[in-house]
Amino acid sequence: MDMSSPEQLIKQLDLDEQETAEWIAALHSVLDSAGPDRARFLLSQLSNAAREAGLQWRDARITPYINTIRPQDEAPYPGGSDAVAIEEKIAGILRWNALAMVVRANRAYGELGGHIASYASAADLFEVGFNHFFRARTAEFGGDLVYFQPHSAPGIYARAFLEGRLSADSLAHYRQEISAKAKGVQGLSSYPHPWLMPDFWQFPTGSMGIGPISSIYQARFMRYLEHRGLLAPQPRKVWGVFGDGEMDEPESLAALSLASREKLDNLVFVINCNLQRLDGPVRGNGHIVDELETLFGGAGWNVIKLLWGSDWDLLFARDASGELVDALNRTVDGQLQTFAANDGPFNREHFFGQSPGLQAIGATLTDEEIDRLKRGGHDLRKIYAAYHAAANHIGAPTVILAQTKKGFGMGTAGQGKMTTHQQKKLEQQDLVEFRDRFKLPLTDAQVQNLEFYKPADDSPEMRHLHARRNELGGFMPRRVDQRLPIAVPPLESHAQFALEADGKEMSTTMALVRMMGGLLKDAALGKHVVPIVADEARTFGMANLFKTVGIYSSQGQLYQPEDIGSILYYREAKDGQILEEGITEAGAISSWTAAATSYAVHGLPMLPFYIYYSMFGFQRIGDLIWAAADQRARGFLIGATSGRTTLGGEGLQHQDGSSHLVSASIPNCISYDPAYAYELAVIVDDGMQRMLQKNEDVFYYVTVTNENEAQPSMPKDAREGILRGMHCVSPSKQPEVRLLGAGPLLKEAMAAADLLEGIFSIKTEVWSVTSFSELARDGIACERNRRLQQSDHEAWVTQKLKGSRAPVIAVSDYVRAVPESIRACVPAHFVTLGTDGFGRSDTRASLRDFFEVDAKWIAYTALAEVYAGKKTADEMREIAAKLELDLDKPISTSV
Ligand SMILES: Cc1ncc(C[n+]2csc(CCOP(=O)(O)OP(=O)(O)O)c2C)c(N)n1
Repeated sequence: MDMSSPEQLIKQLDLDEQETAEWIAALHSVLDSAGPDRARFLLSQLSNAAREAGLQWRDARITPYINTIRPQDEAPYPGGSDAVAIEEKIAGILRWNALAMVVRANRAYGELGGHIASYASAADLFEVGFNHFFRARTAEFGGDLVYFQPHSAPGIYARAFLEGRLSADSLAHYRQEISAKAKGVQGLSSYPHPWLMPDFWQFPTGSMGIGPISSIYQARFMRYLEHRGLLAPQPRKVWGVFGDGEMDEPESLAALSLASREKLDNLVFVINCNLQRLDGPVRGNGHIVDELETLFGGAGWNVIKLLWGSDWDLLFARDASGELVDALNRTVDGQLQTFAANDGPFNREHFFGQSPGLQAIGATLTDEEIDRLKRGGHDLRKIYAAYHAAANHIGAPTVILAQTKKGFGMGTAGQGKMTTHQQKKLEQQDLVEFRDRFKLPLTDAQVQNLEFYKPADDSPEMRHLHARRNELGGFMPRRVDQRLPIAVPPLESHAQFALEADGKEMSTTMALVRMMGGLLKDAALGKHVVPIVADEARTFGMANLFKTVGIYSSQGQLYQPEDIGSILYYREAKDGQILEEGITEAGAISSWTAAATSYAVHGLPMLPFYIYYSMFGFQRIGDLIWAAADQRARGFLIGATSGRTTLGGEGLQHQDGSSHLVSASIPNCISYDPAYAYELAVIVDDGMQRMLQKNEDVFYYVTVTNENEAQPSMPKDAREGILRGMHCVSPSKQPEVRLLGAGPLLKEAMAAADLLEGIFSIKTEVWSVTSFSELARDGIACERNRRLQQSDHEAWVTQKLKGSRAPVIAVSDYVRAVPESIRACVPAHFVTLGTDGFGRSDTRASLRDFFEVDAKWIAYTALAEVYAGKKTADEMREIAAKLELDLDKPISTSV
């Protein structure tokens, strides 16, 4: 016998069916007489008693493959059947316009791509949200936040077209953003991109997994702002509509337990379980819904299965023997997909034909009715009931597992087909069938021409659509940037110690933390600062902030901390300011993004500083940072313990020599690798001015190190050079060589200059390069402007180095590609040194020798240039010996 269904297993194991029936009757009687709370209490007590008796019993967690909400418990549909009918009509129109948009674009340019099948399956899920739940931001209400499944974007555009927010011209320029702009038309981005459509999209979701984790931390950040008294508590919700395939991304599930631990009942996930992903079924041989039910339920979420439409209710009512439920439990997703792809007669034969009992149930339906049996995610009434239950659930986040058909309504051309995800061409016959299926008032010619359809303004559909959105506060999605400047405190208020350091020893990390301490105390800015860490606060010397501003905890502190006696004790508080995320860089960056975009999402600018092990930033969570850039984040990312040779003993997986290469590739990320505390102070000040005062959509990546240095005071007039990327720290009248040192290796360059001058009498000039990437960007722009005859401005680096022909040697604690980026603008012979290769565990001195970036190697490199053609190989070997360098050692990249 097939033992695959839980019900069959139970039947096999049931030694005394009468006794079972009595227990179940007892439960029903309690439910009837005392209600669900009492029933739940008794079940918990039973479970406790079982555990005490050593039974080791655990709820199997998987419930039957039917709807969680019983028909009699469903909230009634507002507006009743009339509203359902009209909203179904609207959904049909949206489906058509979305489809037409994609097919049109691909008829014209086959390379453009786009998706039809995803929105076709999700349309009803969105429509119930748009018509009844998604509340827009108004003057009084902060608004709900919706994370849209990215490849359903055509449907969201289609709705904005009916709403009058997007023109038919725009729809005709789906995925043609550049050519549209040239014609003065608003083109439509492929997926939700605030960078490209800043008045429309709020949240980038195009990269799978980013939406789910971001939405969880967004819901949590809303609570943070409320608990800190910065945002008035309001019953706002965060809705996330995601794909079932998308749930395979680690980020999708990574923060589930945070959501339940924090009791985020302001969060609702709607998972569009069309059972398919791109290549085929999500779980052909199982049930993705059941798997997700176990995962979300186990993590403490309220789980609502929304599997079958209202027409199934009658069938379940006729299923006295439980055969129908059994059959559904048994039918794996691959088979459900095949049923979706086939017609009534096929389903009658292969599903209802499984047993006489099922045949009898099937016999009550015509083939047409079997064909039209709806899955839960296509039934507006069922969807409404699920959303209503979710929106009113208290104490935990809710996930709605909505079963749908991929490519719903695409007929034999696409519905449930293996290849449906990428289908973007439909034949005339398929289009006509689609029109008929959704009763669209289009002629064959209009169908052939893929004309967009918009009902008359005074039609019932349009009146209804507008009335619903009026009721819910306006249109969505909509991104608002109110440009609310925040006063930036004068540099001296928090960074005097750095500007006039006068040789005092400190690391740039210490300097940053001290500056942040000052900013936190500022009367105007202080409360907007959000320090974020992923379990490394002590590493970065931030433990003092635990006491002064506290660690945010929605529950306050329910225990006496072990170190309560110390002045810097571990203080958690409901209004704590630090977000201590634990060991989750993905979580911490999601919090950072929520804070860094709060100016637009909540109309409340915040200034987050996420301080982390630099190697675990761009390398590990680069895609989340890319999404933050798309979302126009404003804040500071602080790569601490940075530099491949500056973070000593930690070795290969910890030592970062590449983050500046990646950060340089993000257009609105301004990166710096400062050497001195005063440079850092100027950079942080500039960042605050640009982000908070001038409302520029940029964010800053700044690397700091834990190497103690004697910190000089800031020279006069250094500010511009620091910000543009380089300034002279040791000038020479007629230098024979110029050294460019960045970050922690400026110190080595300075020491190299001493060697060159002291031992070899070579006049040496030293520059501090605070940002190769800013120099390179400037250089690229100037070079292009010259080429295009627009201006003959010289790049900053060219201006600074053109006074001499002396060779230039550049060194940084990153791979050589970083300094190489300025080569085209250096008006002299140019040599770069860097830390290419795997890191090692050793002292800084050994590492710098290994990578050939210490003072001696820099000096030798300079001498090799100065003496080129003047000294023999033997003489150069003698120089190396004098410097105690091994010229025969292997290259650091050797394998
Ligand atoms: C990180 C990432 N990997 C891969 C993709 C490409 N991709 C886009 S949609 C998709 C399938 C999505 O399936 P599912 O989540 O089930 O959504 P459906 O379209 O079926 O509703 C894939 C693989 C992506 N966008 N992001």
